Amino acid sequence: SLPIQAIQAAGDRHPKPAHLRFQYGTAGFRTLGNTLDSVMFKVGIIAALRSKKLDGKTIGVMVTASHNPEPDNGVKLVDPRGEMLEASWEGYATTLANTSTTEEFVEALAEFVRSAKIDLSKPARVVYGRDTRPSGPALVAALEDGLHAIGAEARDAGVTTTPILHYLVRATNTKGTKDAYGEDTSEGYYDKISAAFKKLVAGKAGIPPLVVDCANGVGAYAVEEFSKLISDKLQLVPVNADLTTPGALNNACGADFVKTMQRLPPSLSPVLKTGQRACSLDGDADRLMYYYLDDRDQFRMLDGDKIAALVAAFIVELVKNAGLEDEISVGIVQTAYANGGSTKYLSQRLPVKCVSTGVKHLHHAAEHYDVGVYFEANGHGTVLFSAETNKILAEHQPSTPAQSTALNHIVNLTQLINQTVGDALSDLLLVEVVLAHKSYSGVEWDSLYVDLPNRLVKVVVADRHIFKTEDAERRLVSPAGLQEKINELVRRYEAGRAFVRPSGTEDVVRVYAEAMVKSQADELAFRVAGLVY
Ligand code: 16G
Ligand code: ZN
Repeated sequence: SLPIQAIQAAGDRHPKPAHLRFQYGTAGFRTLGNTLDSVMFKVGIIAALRSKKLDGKTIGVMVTASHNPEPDNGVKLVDPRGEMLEASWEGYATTLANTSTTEEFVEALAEFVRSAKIDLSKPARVVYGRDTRPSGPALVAALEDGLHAIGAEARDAGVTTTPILHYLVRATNTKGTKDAYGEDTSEGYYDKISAAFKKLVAGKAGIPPLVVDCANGVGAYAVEEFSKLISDKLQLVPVNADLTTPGALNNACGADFVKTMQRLPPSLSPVLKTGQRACSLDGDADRLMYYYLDDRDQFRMLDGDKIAALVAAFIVELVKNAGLEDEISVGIVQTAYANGGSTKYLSQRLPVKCVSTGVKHLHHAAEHYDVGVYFEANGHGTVLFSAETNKILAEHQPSTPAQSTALNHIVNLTQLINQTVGDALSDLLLVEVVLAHKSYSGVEWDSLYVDLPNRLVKVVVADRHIFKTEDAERRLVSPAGLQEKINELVRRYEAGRAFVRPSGTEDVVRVYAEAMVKSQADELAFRVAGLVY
């Protein structure tokens, strides 16, 4: 049975702020860090119950607010294969987090255990980590209180990137099985990925150094660790690796800054030379944006769409060269935010599917392909190789040395790529592999297709919940009549496209617009925003 007294006693130390309502959204619970104490305690207990429900499999808990400002924090749960928490549990977590007293919480827990048929005699195993936010240690202490109260077997992964935490969950749960994913330590993660990288760039000399903007976050540690292992092949030059100055995290730097401002972080101006490529991570190192300065020193962005195009084309070529094009097909998953230029380029070559925003939607859709490449324009993404594909790769008998080389490259890619979730460091090394193989600089990569000018605006509205969408968020069904007005506007712009959706992470509505020229994209975005407001 539930250790009611222990939960009760500990719970009283973590009262819920009376006026707040919490929601487990696209990114877990996320809000101001100093309001999350009660949520963390409860998440400790929920994670343990999730583990019990899944027969003692290890569940992950990551304490982070990613690209958000430093005072924010958040928490999300990771399911046994390293994927996002199953959707139905998001609702349970929300309900439990909003119970207002410890008595109410304990009652709701007992009811939940009954209705979800959780066998309390099963073990509970949880691994948890946090990013570098100053609010992290206190929040982790509250989480530990919850884990301890319910008697979970808990392992502290310390300060770590979100993708490493996902890796640890999968590695722990597959240890000693035929699906073993790697050593279940962060060293295991670094070794696995860097070994694959080194095999893939063996014989490629003179890869130019890469400037990496670490967003003044935990990615700085990961860059340091990888540097120790790969610096003979690729020199990583960290900038914005300041983990001590208060307020520095994600401030005027990082992947989200680059994507939303569409310009160079000011701190990189003195560092970046004409033609040199660089990239930005976000605050928990699961997003990646590349860019370079062209010969007129204009900033050129290579976002998630460009990464998808680069990587997909490379994998398609390897599959063909390995003689496997009849057995393995490659597909792409995007969201409505994918640039129209990329969608056009990709859909002329591969199957492309559009899904709603949020990693879980992309990830699930990508699982339906033999090799599923998914990237959000904001730089979050990865590549999934299906179980069947791995089997084909293991059994395939190449008939020429060229086929054998290509096959080896694909197998090494399956090791290089973090298949549990988007991973800025793994993706960075993947991009570098492709650039080295193709002898591309930023310029050649960029010229795969031309981005349509676009503009994103956020609109503060009285109630964003009245905005309901369909067709992977590309069309509004509510408020009635609004979509028709948007269509009417869009028709007046060459290559015009626009859509409106409620944010899943902020109390705003987002408007995206594209058109043939920048001024028109801006104008369309603001006129659609005017309709929404
Ligand atoms: C979250 C999502 C990200 C998505 C973003 C959209 C995960 C792990 N992260 O950060 O994929 O792009 O939300 O935010 O799913 P929005 O709903 O505020 O536009
Ligand atoms: Zn992130």
